[in-house]
Amino acid sequence: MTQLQALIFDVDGTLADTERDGHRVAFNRAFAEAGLDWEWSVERYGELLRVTGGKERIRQYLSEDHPSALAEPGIDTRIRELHAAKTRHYVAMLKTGAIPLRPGVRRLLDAAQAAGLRLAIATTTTPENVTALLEATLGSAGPGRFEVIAAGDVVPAKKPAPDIFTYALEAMNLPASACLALEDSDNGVRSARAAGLEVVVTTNDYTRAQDFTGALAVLDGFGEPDQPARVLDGPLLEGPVVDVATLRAWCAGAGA
Ligand code: XBP
Ligand code: MG
Repeated sequence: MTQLQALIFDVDGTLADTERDGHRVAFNRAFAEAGLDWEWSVERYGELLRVTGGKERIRQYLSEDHPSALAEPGIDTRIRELHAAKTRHYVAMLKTGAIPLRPGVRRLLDAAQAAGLRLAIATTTTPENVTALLEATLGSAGPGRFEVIAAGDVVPAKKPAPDIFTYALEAMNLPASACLALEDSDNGVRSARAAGLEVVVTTNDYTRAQDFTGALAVLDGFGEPDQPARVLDGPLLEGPVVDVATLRAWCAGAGA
């Protein structure tokens, strides 16, 4: 690979564990507020996560559990309204500081910027969710640390399609060979790889058992000095944490 110049971060599951106690809860609040008896359990939500994008996920749920509702006139508007309510609940939760960054994320962001790497985001989630998470966890300057925030419906096809990563690369005017994607899911790995990117994966409870074929390395997190990262698949880690030197070495190895 060419010299590493930028890191492109996924959001949900990578920057923060947002799904089980964040997005899922917000969906359920929106359903209850609309007088619906739909309730997504932790387990059911894990199954629905295979579909990226909240509106797409609601549609998938209806096709499986309430097919007659999906056939009703005006269902597209209904889904959009439910999703807008879900976003409102989710952003409100984030603003209370309910969801922290994953261990090692702030350290890695600081180190990357100190080393002159450019930062970007490529996510399927709604843009205002990203801004709210970054402001709540990194302060008002948080979103500005990312040169590009590629999110949600800005591209027509969500992950595992490559579009959102391709969009971020074009916005940064960088080739895929100068960038590294950080992801937590199989859909994310497929998306990044299809855009020509190398990928490092940090797993979480929902994604641990997924197939990360094509990833440079799979870890249980980026690690902190007192909370070492564990490599689940891939090259050895020469210390307790994933740092810029590690990422540079892994990327250089990929091109060897
Ligand atoms: C994860 C997703 C998103 C969120 C919900 O995105 O699939 O759909 O679960 O967000 P990523 P919205 O891992 O790419 O960050 O409801 O706003 O779509
Ligand atoms: Mg993710």
